[in-house]
Amino acid sequence: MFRRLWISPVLLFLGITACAAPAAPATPTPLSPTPTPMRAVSPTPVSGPPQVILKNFTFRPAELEVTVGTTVEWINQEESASHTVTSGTPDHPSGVFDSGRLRPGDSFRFTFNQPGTYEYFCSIHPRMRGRIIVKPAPASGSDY
Ligand SMILES: [Cu+2]
Repeated sequence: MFRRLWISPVLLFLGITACAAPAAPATPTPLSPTPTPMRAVSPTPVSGPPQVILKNFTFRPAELEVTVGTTVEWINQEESASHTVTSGTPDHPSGVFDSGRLRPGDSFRFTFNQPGTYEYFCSIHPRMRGRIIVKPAPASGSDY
């Protein structure tokens, strides 16, 4: 009786020790730093210049109204097509502005300092047409 009670704990202890053999530690997953995407997004779209997007062979919006002194930005968001932003019409380029070839991702800016209606087109795809309507600056201190 006594002998059995004395042996049992030893066997129990040995059993626990055997089972407690250290398991192979799990390979730690290296914490790969998540790369921060560097994007050429205008940081302050609210206060940025009005934009015309070149996509699907159209200018969006095709017609944009701004006040004199405003800088307008055109951005080519095509997958592969290049365009131009050329003032006037294909028959009568006005020579006021011409972006030259804008590849996908390229942008072009022009500041309109004279009121008027500015037709423009793409010299590569003359059916692409747009228009900027430049209004005179509102009289200062009037309606406010
Ligand atoms: Cu084009």
